[in-house]
Amino acid sequence: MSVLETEAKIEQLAQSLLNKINTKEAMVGVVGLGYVGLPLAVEKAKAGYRVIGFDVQEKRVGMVNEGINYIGDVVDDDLKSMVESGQFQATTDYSKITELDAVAVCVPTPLDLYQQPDTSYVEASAKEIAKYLHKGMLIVLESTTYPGTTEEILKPILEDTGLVCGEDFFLAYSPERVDPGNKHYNTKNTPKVVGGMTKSCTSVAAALYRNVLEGDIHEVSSPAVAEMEKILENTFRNINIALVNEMAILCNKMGIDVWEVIDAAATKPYGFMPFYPGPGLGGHCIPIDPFYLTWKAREYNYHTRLIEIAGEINNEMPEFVVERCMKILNKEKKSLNGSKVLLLGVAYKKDIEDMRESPVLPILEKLEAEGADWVVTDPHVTEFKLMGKIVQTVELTPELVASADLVLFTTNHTAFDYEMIGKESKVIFDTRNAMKDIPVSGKYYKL
Ligand code: SAJ
Repeated sequence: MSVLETEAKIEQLAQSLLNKINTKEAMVGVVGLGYVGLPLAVEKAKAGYRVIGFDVQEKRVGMVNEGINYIGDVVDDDLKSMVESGQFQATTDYSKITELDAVAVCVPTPLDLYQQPDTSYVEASAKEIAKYLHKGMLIVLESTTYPGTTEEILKPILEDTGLVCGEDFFLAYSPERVDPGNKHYNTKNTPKVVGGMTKSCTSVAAALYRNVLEGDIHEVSSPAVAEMEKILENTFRNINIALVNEMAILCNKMGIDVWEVIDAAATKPYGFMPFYPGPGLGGHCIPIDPFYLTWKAREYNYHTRLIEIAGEINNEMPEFVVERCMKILNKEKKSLNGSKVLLLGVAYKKDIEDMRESPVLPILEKLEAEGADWVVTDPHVTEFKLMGKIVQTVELTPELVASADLVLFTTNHTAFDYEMIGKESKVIFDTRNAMKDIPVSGKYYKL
């Protein structure tokens, strides 16, 4: 086939898919029905597409098909009505991919035991899609990953079918930007970046998002650009948090209130963005995503020193917090060993129940090692795993607060009774500046 004939074939295939997308005739799929995939599937159905959701967890598939929502960012009634109308269905049967014109892959990309990217879920999803891949299909990877994943992992697996990327099927990358619990930004209104393997891939992928989302759809020249920009977003946060954590350690040594310093710096209306110190860096994005880049950079014989130093600083915060606990109790002529320490909050950030990578876990391990008599209260977490055991959190009461030798504020959940804590506590060590503007009757220390 001549170049012109090939271009004409591609144009025709892309136009055919664009027509299905723009008339909403396209059958679209989402692989992975978690905090990214389920909201995306719901938005696609709300936009008028027939949607099939795929997940390996029977329980999740069953709940979706009963119209039972399990993701906070999804409106229960939206899910219920689109399932009842048959517009959205879930399945563990990947052979239904045959029916799809487009599919988004929203599966986890964790780090493995060796702190290296684990792209096994992405590969497994690509292999399933390849089994049922047909001409004219669009595949978009949304999982956060290192630059090169789409081209080096997905493309070969899909082309093993004999179909050619950019000619027979379309392949793009578009990073998820879901911030669970965010009241202002959600899947529908957050701008989206899209980068395809070819111009046609980018165009059809962008067209689908433009039919589903209301935020700006920002097209870039390749999947690698889109993969790298997502990593930059989260590395930016990681490094800036490390900066203020280092400032917190230095300010403590110098007897300067780092929170006052940051608030003062934040009065600068340009060229500054406030971040705040804390007990460490949690979550499944910020502590992890930068190390996808560190790992890939080694392939180019480049050492991402700044990212790695930021990781070291963030990782030393739990140790710093426990050392401060020792010094504070020492001022009360008490040893950490045997002292009752009440931790307020164990989730990795406020107003969520997510425990992944929570820095409170290493803090608890260190408190345990030092012989502290610790107990945890958290309005969003009833129990959690620590050193292989299930730990129950306790109810927050004035008696509990008053009984503690030290109250350690680790997660500043809105639901806490701040006035009571300020009134009843003997000594507070506040790692979140949570008690700002709250009267405190006992001794008060900040990070
Ligand atoms: N943290 C600090 N100081 C800060 C900000 C955060 O110590 O100034 C800590 C938090 O307590 C937490 C960790 O860092 O332990 C991560 O917090 P985060 O606010 O970055 O929240 P995440 O982990 O939920 O990050 C997500 C990311 N969203 C996506 O990857 C799609 C991130 O890109 C968002 O910017 C972030 O939400 C957000 O802004 O809420």
